[in-house]
Amino acid sequence: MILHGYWRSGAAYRVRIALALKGLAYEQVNHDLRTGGQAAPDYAALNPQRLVPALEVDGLIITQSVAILEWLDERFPEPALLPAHADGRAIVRSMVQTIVTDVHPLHNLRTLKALRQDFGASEDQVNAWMARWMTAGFAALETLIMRHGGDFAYGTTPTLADCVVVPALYSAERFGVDTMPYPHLVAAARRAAALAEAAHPSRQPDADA
Ligand SMILES: N[C@@H](CCC(=O)N[C@@H](CS)C(=O)NCC(=O)O)C(=O)O
Repeated sequence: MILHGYWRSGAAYRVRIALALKGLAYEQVNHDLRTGGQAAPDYAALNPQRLVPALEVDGLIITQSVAILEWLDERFPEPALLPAHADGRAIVRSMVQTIVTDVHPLHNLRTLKALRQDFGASEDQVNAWMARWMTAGFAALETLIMRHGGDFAYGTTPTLADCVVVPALYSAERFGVDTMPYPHLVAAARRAAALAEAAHPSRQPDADA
């Protein structure tokens, strides 16, 4: 398996966590988002959306981190990253979507670039924008994790929710967002991150020194 990613990409980090939790070996091809590597012709041919991650397996190219996560869980079922019961799977997926659909697109690189370049936003305004959407998502997740969490975001074993929450917390901390109001989210994410240390951005081959 070849994971196309970038060390600081939250969406690629989601996939690295699942790969680590499942103990799967893979190669990395990294594309520096700071220099527009995601738009280079070779990669754009692979992923027409020009976003990382993408997973290449025997000629199959899967884009979209959640599609990759679900594929990994179906192809490599142990340890399972979705609960056995449909009710539990629905809760985990709603946690995943809270971040993936409703928060992350509002602060990914191209969105922030548009705010700065096309709408003249200052750095303070960009930071306030990010904090606004991250905290809205975290507040909802904190309630869901209080309701359904055990050691992890859902229950007592890691799930796809943790694969998503860990990078979301990493981004929030990177951008100085106050995470004190979300103690259950932070505790669950710390536990899951500790199980997938090899996936951490700072441990990737393309990470800044
Ligand atoms: N929904 C996509 C989002 C992917 C995404 O936004 N990736 C970011 C990095 S975290 C990216 O490639 N950004 C490049 C850009 O915005 O130009 C997924 O989950 O895979």
